[in-house]
This record gives sequence, C-alpha cells and structure tokens, in this order.
Amino acid sequence: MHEPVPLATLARLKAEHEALITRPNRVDLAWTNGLLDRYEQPVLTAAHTPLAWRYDLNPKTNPFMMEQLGINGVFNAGAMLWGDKIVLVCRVEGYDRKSFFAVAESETGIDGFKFWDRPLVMPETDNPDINVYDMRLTEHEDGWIYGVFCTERKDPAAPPGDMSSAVAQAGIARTHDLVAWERLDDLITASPQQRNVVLHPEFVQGKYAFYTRPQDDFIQAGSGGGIAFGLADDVAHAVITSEIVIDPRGYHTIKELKNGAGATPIKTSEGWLHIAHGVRACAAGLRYVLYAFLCDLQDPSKVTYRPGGYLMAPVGEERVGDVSNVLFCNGAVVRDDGTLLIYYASSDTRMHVATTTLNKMLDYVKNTPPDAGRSAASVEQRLSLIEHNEALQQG
Ligand code: M1P
Repeated sequence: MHEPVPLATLARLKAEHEALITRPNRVDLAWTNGLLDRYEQPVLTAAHTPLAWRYDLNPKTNPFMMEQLGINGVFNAGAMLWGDKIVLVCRVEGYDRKSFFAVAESETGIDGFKFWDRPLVMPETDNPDINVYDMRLTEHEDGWIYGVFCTERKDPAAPPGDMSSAVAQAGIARTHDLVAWERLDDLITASPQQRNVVLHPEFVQGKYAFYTRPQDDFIQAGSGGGIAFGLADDVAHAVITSEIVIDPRGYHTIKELKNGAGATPIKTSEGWLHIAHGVRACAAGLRYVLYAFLCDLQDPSKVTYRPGGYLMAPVGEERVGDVSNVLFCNGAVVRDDGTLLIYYASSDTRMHVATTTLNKMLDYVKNTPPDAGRSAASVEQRLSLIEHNEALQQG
C-alpha cells in the first residue's frame, strides 16, 4: 500500500494554509438590504489556525503527518482596533470541547486575518475554569483593556452521574498588550448563573458599569428577565448588588427565550449602540439572531430606541455548523471614517464580518419601528409604510 511521504504532505498543508489565510474576501453582491454588506468568505475558520497548533511538524516523530490536536471551530470573537490593524480575540475550540482564546489580526479587517504565534494564556482563579469563552474586549477609560468572558465549571450541586450541569459566571481579566493578562475576581451578582456580561467603556456614577444576563439555569434564562445593568465599586473584586433589567425578553419576539448583550457598546453622537443576540425556540431547536438597540449617552442604562425584529439572521452556510441556526456577535469595531465592522459567528463554527457605517446604523435604529406586539398592530405598521409610498407616487 502506498503511504504519503510526510514532507510532501507537509508542503501541501503549508501551501493550502498560506492560500487560505491570504485569500481575498469580497462583498457578497448576491445579498443586500441597504444597511449591511455581507462577505463571500468567513474571516476565520478552524483551518486558519496555525499548523503548529495542530500538527507535530517533525516528519521523524509524525511520519504520517497526522493532525494530533484538532481544532473544531473559531467563533464568538471580541474585537478592537490595534494601531492600524484590527484584532479579534477568538473563541477557539479544540476537538476536546475545551475553548481557549487566541488573537488574530488583519490590516483590512475583511480578510488576511492571521493568528498570533501562540494562543492567549489566561491565568486561572483559585477555582479553575473548566471552559472559558466569548470574550468581550473593553478599552476602559481607566486605561486598561478588559476581557470579560464566560467561565464555566461543573455544578457542585449536580447529582452523582450528572456530567452536564454547569455553572456559568463572568470571568474578568485585564491587559495592556493582549499578551500578559491579570486575572481579577469573577463577577459576583445575586444571580446563580451569568453569561454575556459586558463591561461598559466609561465610568457611570464613578463606578464600573456592567451589562449582565442573569439566568437561573445553565441553558434556560428562567426568571432571568433579559439584559440587565449594574454597577460595581471595584473592578478587581466586582460585586453588583442591584441588577436592573433594561432590555427584557418578550413573548412571541426574537428574544422570547433569552437574549444577551453582544459587542461592547459603541459610542455614537446619539447614544450607545448595542448589537445583541436574541433567542427563540422552534421545532428545529433554538434560533439565535442579532438585533440592535440604542442607549442614552448620559445614562447608558436607559434604552432610547428599540428597532423591532432582527438585524441579522443566519443565511446560506451560516445556518449550519456545530450548533446550527445561530448568529452570535461579541465584537464590533468603528474606523475613524465611521465604517462599522460587525464581527459575528455562525453556528458556533466560524467568524464572519459585515460592514456598514455608523450613520446607517443610527438611521436603522431610529427609523425601524419597534416590535408591534401582535399581528394586527404589525399590519398597521406595514400599512403606514405602504400609504407613505402611495402618497409619494401620487405626489
Ligand atoms: O450555542 C449558541 C450560544 O449559546 C450561548 O449563548 P447564550 O448564553 O445566549 O445561550 C453561548 O454558549 C454562546 O457561546 C453560544 O454561541
């Protein structure tokens, strides 16, 4: 039987990897809605991770040039400007189901993303994390870059034999260079579980402000009513005593089951722009879509505009992956010229970018009617649009 020569396999792997990470990305002209541009290719996939993270590259010790430590997906990335580049701190998940963080950078933010040489080494607390994921990056006015992420551990109250009950909480770490991280205490709130916690970039009433997502259970929000807001005196030992729901879940909406803050809020002339996710249940399982809302500049706990419906839902290959029918965003970047790059993951598998401008997003959040609440009221909204257009034709 013919067996491949390891050096030839290695050369092929290297050539394929180089071709992938230098592949240009173009606007997907087949998809348009006037607000967003989608792109033909994902910006990062498991195959973009360096070969040295997956293969023993020595033909002597890996004569078949087999992948030893496979990567299952690259998704749910925090994002920020990094000099004249854009960096993503990605959730990278191995075949072993453990996630870790890794930084990838690109000049265009659209293509050419390349991982830094090594994954990010996140220090642990006294209670080691079993799984960490979904980092939100916040450049805080206190001068630090914070990473707030989900830390998951086995539920100590799980009955014997229950190997899936978990407790999710918000881990907090800070850095100046994205390489050396100082781990702080996990966030303490009254909620038994937390996920999708985001640190606001500015002090509010002289305190650290967090968007939280209280939940009763690891999967179900339960009595957790939606995206909440709370203040902490000290970020190194952050404790929130009062969590106020500012963006509630709602019956028969895109966020009836749960929702969660996404990208770190973006400061605009008219308020803090949020790109969040909403989840509903259907016969096919859970469906995750992205939606937007705007908060008051002075009081970021006050929502000023709530456009109804979704901003983005999975299309085409985005619909399929490890956890299908999911779009998730925890990072977005604004360039000096007002271009907004929304980094979103599809189906817990790969990272994409969508682009627009801040002006367009503000127009969208201000002029999209809120969820009307019921079919008849929704028809009223549509009739008013149709009548507006009819008047245009008659005039
Ligand atoms: O699998 C979909 C998403 O599920 C969780 O999000 P949420 O807490 O809102 O349900 C997270 O685990 C997220 O990473 C994942 O993409």
